Amino acid sequence: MSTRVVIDPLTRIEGHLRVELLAEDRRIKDAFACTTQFRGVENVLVGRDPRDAWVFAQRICGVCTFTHGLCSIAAVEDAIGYPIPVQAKLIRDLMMRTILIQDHVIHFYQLQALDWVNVVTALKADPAEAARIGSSLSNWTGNSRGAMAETQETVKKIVESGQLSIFTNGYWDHPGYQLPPAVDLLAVTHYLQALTFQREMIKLHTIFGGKNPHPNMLVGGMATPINMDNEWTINQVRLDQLKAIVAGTQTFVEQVYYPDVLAIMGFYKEWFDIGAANPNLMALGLAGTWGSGDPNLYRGNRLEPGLLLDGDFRKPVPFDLSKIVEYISSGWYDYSVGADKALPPWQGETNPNYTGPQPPYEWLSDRPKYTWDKAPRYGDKAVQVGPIARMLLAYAQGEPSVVTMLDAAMAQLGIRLEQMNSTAGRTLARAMESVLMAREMQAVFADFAGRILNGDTAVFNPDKWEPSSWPQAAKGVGFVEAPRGLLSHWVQLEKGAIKNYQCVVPTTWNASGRDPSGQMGAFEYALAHSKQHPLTDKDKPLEALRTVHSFDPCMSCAVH
Ligand code: NFE
Ligand code: MG
Repeated sequence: MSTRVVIDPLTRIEGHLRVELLAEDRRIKDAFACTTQFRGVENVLVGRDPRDAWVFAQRICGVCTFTHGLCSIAAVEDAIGYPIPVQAKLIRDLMMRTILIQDHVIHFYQLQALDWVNVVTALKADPAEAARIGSSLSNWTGNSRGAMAETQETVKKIVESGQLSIFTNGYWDHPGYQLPPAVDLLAVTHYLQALTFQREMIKLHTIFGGKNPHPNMLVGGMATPINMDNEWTINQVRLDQLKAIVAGTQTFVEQVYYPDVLAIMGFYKEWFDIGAANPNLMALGLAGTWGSGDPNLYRGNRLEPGLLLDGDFRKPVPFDLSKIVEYISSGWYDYSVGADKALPPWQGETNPNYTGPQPPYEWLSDRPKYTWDKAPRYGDKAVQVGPIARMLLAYAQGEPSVVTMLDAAMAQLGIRLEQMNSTAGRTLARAMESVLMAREMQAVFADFAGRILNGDTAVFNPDKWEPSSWPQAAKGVGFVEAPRGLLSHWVQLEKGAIKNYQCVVPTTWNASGRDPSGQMGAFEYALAHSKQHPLTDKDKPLEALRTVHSFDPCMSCAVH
């Protein structure tokens, strides 16, 4: 006889997620991901000037901020055939990589670490031992004994106050926590240092885009004037500041984030055998890859867009844009073509129709429809997107930076490639690609600064700004390899206005419910497909949290 377990709200994510589980003998036997919020930004965009779309679209999310703005602009520029200056592309590249790294650092320290790291146990640690372990992992200057002791003081005050604040409701006495106290203390110290790091590194967005979250952008380029003789534009002072931010970002991910993830996952090796999601992975290329139109036509990317299907992680299959469709069979929507049919995004419809019970309710998933998430599919496949898809696709294509890093990590941890499709593997892949992106940022920044010295300061192309230069009817698509995976925006224009606008978002893919053939999305699959996923205490579902958090869920994005 199985027991019902509900996690609602599932916290330390963006937006509202409820997970319903059936458990038996301390194992998860079935799972349902229920997104309990509706947004409707796609419908808000209909009828508007496409040059304004990014402003609205960017508000889909404040975590992967910039990402939806970039994807929107890429889609509109595709529709009207709008080329942009090289410097505008480089600014977008720098901003995209910056948000990816910040988002990944937030994920590991603020959103997932407390599933693995025990704040209460950190109090029992010897600060000198924590400092010693820290200095054995890297040369990070924040690993002193003093830094560890200070963290302990801070945490002690919080615990003694009886108001645990952000640490309230942690399952601190759960036997699943396995780190030595000194490692707990080291990680809590880095949890706090990660906050300071993020505040500094995201200034790159304020320099290029005036603010963060939701920096300013522009169809046809960027709204970022470059003039070395003007105090208010990108000038030598700003270039020096940007250079320091890029260097500091690389230092933090190389000396803190990646060594922490490798070390912590080394204590939880069994999690490379737990939480495998659908063995179908899809990506355009490395993190931060973006562009207008069919990704098969992008120029200059090192990798081909593609998929790894049916568990064969060594043989890439070419990507076909026309195979992306969305179902609503488990979502509270209507389609004019019928609830069991799929629609391609350019013809997509967002007609909300809530048919679930009125709250408070006990169970949602005993009805066919139980979520506000649509169910995107690639042809007839339920696929997984995200850092793990990017890293394994790059590995399969022999990308040297990825092969070197992944081979070294797998050797150190003693795991096989197939085990990367797991709760621990997804977390590790995210940290790895952060290091690769930080290194790439150095090259992109050097290119950008070098071009300025050669007099290239153009950031905007005025040629297609006026709607009179646009076709009467057009459609376009933009793609971005966003923090949580492959993002696409699909726009149809008519007489200078948006006729239809559809977003197919990373968490929409991963959090999707059942499609008409009963296939689960990645969250559900990772929890329930094996029927062996542990759940030792139904009142403290720590193991389920570890797996769901490993996708870095963003339900605000998923439903948009
Ligand atoms: Ni709201 Fe986003 C990312 C996008 S997620 S976080 O990454 O697009 O589904
Ligand atoms: Mg959508």
